[in-house]
Amino acid sequence: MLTLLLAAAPAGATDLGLLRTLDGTAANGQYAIACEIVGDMDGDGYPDFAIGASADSTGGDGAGRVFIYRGGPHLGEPPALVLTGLPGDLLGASLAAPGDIDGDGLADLVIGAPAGTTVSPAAPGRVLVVFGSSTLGARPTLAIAGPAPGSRFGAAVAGLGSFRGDGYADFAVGAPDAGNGAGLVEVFLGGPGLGTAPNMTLHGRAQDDNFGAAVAGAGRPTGGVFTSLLVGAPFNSGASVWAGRVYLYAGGAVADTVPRAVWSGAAAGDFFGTALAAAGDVNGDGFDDFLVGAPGANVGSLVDAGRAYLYLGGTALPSSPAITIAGAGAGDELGLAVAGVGDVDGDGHADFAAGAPGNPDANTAGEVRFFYGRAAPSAAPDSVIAGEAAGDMFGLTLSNGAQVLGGSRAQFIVGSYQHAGAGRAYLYGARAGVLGVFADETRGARLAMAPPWPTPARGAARLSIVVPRAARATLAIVDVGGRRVATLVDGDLEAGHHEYAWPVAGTVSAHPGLYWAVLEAGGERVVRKLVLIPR
Ligand SMILES: [Ca+2]
Ligand SMILES: [Ca+2]
Ligand SMILES: [Ca+2]
Ligand SMILES: [Ca+2]
Repeated sequence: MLTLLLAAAPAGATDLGLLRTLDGTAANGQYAIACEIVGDMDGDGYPDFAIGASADSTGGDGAGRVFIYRGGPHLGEPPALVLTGLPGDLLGASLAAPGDIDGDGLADLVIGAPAGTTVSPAAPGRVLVVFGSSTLGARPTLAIAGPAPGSRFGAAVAGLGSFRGDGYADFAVGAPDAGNGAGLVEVFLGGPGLGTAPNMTLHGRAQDDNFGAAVAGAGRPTGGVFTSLLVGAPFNSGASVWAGRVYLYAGGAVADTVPRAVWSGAAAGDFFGTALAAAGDVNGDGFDDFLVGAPGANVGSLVDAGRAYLYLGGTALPSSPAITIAGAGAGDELGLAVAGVGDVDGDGHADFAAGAPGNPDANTAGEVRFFYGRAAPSAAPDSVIAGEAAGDMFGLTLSNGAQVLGGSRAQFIVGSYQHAGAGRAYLYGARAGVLGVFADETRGARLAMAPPWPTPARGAARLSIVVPRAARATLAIVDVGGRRVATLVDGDLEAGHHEYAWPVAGTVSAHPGLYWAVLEAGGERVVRKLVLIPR
């Protein structure tokens, strides 16, 4: 019976929750059109994150702004650094977290400012590199200009990790409108030699391909030392009109200049390669996996329902996807965003998500489908998160994932740049063990207990509680027969957050089975289920 229960409900399957929302303040500023967890930029041990608002007009019409927030104990504080673009820049239309570009041990941020608006139609677009420093903003940014007027250089940016394999992080910038829309991608290699000239340039094949409309690091899909680069050309018509194509270039001391692999959209108008993302190792085989979105794909008679594909790495590059995720309704445009969101439940498998924001003209709220990694990945989502209001297009933007709160479990950000006219960002993560961060649990200051973690537990499970005011409290473990098998608290507790573990280390271990953690204080009572499995 226990085995059946576990098979039906994988660990953490219902554990995803909203930790926090952050709101744009500029009307029509498109806050959260790009969101990225950068890594630890200030060296305090917690990853920091950036949110772009490319239409924010504080710096002039179409200037854009980027807000950098600190993670960990500083979560919830105002942004530590705000960068403001020049008129027409669209600063913050794209963001990338390459890692450490200059080798000082602090994470650096790449910001795209593709321009191309009526404010400055001849601007080539540009990219800003913001270097980490113990006080954010203390170091000058590096500005890199695009190759040609109107090329929309910076429409897409991507961290590649160690593409050249020298330990410095490298990055790629797409200019999809360069060369009559054929598009190009410039690769910049980190290290002491980093300047404003690219180390490598890759070109689209045909006019209007929009090569470089999406770029992504692919990690190490076939193992080895060097990382790989994915480039999307969603308007490529090589297979059929606007089916789209995705190209993979392997890094190295001498990197590929011709693609090592090419994948095409299945049908005309699929726009395969509109979104790309590294997924990390979803199935735990040691090879990195990646995601491709095709938001224009029809699903049966459902026009533009969209599809997203998970490709698994291996000793050879995959020729076809391992799973296909299909949009559920006409105009869902699933695959406009795809993301590897890190290991949200801490089980060692990287988890991932696909956004279905809906058609921009259809006034849709949007949704995000979330998937836990596992040895045999499934196309059935573990969670579906819906947007708040019609017109939000929730899920057009998905960030990568990292441990913003510390510990072993990752968080990620969903963007809804249309929400309430100014935009909203949503930080999601596993609920267990991070009690006190979730908005709904701090609200009203009630007695609370997070779901025990891990569940099921092979060893000790962690119990996190919040006592709203000093009170006499009891925390007991009760078995299915109603017998109290352990008493963890029986006395006065200070107000605040308290942590316990059960079974207590060094005591006679409890039998595998189903238990209840029962917390009572100040006339309130909270009960949580706890499952122990054999060691
Ligand atoms: Ca930090
Ligand atoms: Ca750095
Ligand atoms: Ca894998
Ligand atoms: Ca996982």
